[in-house]
Amino acid sequence: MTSQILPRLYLLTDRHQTLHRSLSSVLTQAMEAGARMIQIREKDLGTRDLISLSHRLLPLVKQHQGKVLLNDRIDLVIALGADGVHLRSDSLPVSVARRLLGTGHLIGVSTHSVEEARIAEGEGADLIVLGPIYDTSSKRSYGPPLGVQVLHEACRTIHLPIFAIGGITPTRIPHVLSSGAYGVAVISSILQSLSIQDSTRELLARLS
Ligand code: 3NM
Repeated sequence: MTSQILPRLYLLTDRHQTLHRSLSSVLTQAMEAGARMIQIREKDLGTRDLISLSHRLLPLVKQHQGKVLLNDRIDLVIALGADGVHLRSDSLPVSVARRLLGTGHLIGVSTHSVEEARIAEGEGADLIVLGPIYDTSSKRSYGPPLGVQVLHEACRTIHLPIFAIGGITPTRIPHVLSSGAYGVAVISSILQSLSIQDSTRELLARLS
């Protein structure tokens, strides 16, 4: 799979950040506003619940010809017909995931340094998410923000599409794009917005 087919906005789900709206409803609005790549990332859901959630969300995204990646669950990617898997740095290595999935599925990897991103590229990932670039309340466990310098260094040396993550807002998009990012991955700037459609459109407008 090649970068020109990848959307530049990657929306990650977190049903705890939707201001009590259902994921089905917020994703429908985001898709209607033009979002085309979603990661189902509900880490605290058990397998059965994750399957029923995915059964609800996959058709919504497919209806708009969007792509769905599942966080970490290669087994469910295969079983449910998702477009790909998104791996953490401590998940199965990309090379092993590729053996299981073949070339017909996307493999995304979350990375937190240039070195991790290089390893993911070397092992055959399709896309890299690098962060946190800015401080974010969504995830403090990865330590201090990397900043756009690290993003720039990664984009200079790595030839895969790199999505900046962590604290991404519309006004920050020009900075990450000028550092070489292919796109952005976001949670709160869409999911916590009062108008899912407006915030999605605003992000997309800055990315185009
Ligand atoms: N991963 P928001 S930062 C899920 O650095 C995630 O790997 C990160 O949320 C990483 O768009 C992050 O609300 C949270 O800042 C992104």
